Amino acid sequence: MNKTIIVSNRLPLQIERNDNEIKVKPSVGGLATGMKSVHKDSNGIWIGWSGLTDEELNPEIEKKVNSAISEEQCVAVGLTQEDVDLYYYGFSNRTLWPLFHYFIEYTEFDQKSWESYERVNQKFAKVVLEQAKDGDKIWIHDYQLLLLPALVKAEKPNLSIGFFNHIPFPSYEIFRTFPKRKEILEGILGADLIGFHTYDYERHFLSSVKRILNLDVSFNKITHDHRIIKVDSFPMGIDYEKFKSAALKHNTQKPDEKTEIQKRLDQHLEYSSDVKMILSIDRLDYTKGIPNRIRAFEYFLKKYPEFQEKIRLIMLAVPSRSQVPQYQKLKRETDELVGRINGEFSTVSWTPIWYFFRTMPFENLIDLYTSSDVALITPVRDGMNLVAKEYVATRTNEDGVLVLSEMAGASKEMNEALLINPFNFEEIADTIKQALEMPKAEQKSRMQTLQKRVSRYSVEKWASEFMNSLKQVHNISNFIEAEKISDNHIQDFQKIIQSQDSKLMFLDYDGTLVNFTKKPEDAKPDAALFELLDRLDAQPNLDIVIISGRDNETLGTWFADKNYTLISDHGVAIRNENKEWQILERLNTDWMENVLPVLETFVDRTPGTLVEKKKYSLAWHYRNADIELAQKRVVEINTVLTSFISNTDLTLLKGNKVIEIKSSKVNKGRACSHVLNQKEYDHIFALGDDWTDEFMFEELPKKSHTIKVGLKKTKAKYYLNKTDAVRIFLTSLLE
Ligand code: GDG
Repeated sequence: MNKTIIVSNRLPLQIERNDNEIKVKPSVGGLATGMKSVHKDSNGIWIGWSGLTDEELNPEIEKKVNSAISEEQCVAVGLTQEDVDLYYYGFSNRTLWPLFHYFIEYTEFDQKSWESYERVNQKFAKVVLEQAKDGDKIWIHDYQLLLLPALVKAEKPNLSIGFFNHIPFPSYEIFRTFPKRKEILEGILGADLIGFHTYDYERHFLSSVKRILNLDVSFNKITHDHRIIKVDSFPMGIDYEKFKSAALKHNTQKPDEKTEIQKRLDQHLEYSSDVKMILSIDRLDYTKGIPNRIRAFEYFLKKYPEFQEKIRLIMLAVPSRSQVPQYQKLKRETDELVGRINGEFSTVSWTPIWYFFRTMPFENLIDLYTSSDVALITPVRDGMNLVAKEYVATRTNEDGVLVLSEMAGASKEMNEALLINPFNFEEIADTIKQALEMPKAEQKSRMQTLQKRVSRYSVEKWASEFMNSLKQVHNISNFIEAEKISDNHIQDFQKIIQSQDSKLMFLDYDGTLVNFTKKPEDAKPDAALFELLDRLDAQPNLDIVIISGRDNETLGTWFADKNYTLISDHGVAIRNENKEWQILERLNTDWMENVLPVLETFVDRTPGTLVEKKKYSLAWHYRNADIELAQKRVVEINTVLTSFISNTDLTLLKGNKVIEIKSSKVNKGRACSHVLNQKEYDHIFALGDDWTDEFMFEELPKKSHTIKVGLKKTKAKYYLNKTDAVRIFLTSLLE
């Protein structure tokens, strides 16, 4: 039975070690809950670091740890202390974390930690490959493992791999500054499905893929390395029922069942009827906007002094990554700010900020959520922010107001919250006031809508939607009906090519025999290509036809002393063995003087594009342009030219990063028919990568061996992954 393997930096469990005794406790975090059905139901396993370094383990303890965690269906990846320092605290948290959260000034790049990041990703890959069997699904999580998808895919292409990024993906302008940008993108692209919390992150990622790797992106699908990769957004939810039922239970507590914290909170709330509490909970991280929040609260107290002695900010800051200097600095800054404000505003019976720097047990978290009138969540960047959703889930009386930063991924789904810009103190202060004064009816209507949405998109739903999508994506490769050329096909074709039967082979040039280059004139045939074509041409009764969109002068010059048949300009002219060009279609080219100025305006407005004037057609090339701008221009050019050419016999052809205008009387299909009318052949082969080649595939007799180059929809019978595979294929026919 196929299984699912979940991979994350840490395993979802806590290991307690007492001398030589080991106790394993499963974690109860959101991710662990969401993945429960994926993990346990499908006999799946979870791969990750146990939390104990190699140095902390001896063979005996390691055996115990491994056996204890295997009972939880987990497998450990061993990390040394150096790995943890360089890969985790180093590259993950001092490089990727700040960069992806737009803190460029905090982003340190250091070769040693990059090498450690590579090494640890390889360690993970090794364990994954030991555990995975063909047909299994792998779900890799988060920014610590960005290289893992490609490492696994390279070894086992038949595994279906999903990757989910829990943090934002930054805009291209930020991401492009990063020295290892290519490696990171290529690492992620080993996955078949790539998930983000929001559409914005998805679009940023696609934009980087287009601009940095120059790959074809169509809507949310990327063609890369002969695969189609899907990118989508899956907003992560919470274990709604867990928070809701905990809150319901909490609300019926008897006085003696209450926690110490709850008793203190009650004392404050009972002080007077207009006393209110504002809650803030986060890991102490510079992305969470904690100093800004405190300063905005200070500003609020100054701007609206009537709230002094009535409002209290309860701030839970959970210790995090305290080895990293920026976190130490943030801790000092937070302590100082809280101290200053409490010093400035406190009275005998009131301190404005209650500050906790620690982790709290779940029941205390529920105390805080249920007792607070307002949740003030103001990250400067946050992938999603689950605290916002948890607050909503615990408000079982349908009251309370969520003030949420528009920079948190959660804001995309939580429109009924009061959304603020975390850098605008004026707005935050005014919004705090609005939240504190919001009528109950409005609180209720906002909260009801929020609850409906947050309860529907729970963490279980998130996980199951991702897994369903992963199942479908793996079938995407089936959308190409053509058959991939296999060793068996090659053996059959070899026999034909080397037989005495009469054979004809049509070969498109650009994108088929040679790769595309920045300038069309750079894609001249090289010595190896000549040698290959000559060897093919020397096969018994095999006629070679180079059929291209290039003009006859270019082809005539390149292949001046060769005997192959040449067809130029998509089928306008043909050169046979006598080396004379013969016009197949008489064409009027008067239209060019009208269309050329139109195309030139597009060249002026789109840097990196150029117009190629051919004898019978005009081509607008956009291979070197900014791809997003070029795509907009393609739509424009289509609109403009379609009206221009209506009622003419002109047609618009979309090629590979080129748009060509030419007479519809000419196409490669008609030119192929012309060749076939001259002589009968036992076998016909045709290879091409472009739209223009589709005419050829369509027109040729059914029994022909038509071969598409690249993963695109086609009328051809077979396909080869990419241009580089063509020469290998042709060479193999001669062996
Ligand atoms: C990353 C992304 C994304 C907090 N304090 C205590 C405690 N918590 C729990 C909360 C919540 C979780 O920790 C925090 O989750 P967030 O989503 O708010 O933030 P990150 O830790 O930064 O998570 C984030 C997330 O991944 C998921 O993809 O949303 O954007 O940065 O569940 O309840 N739990 C307990 N005691 C505490 O003191 N028990």
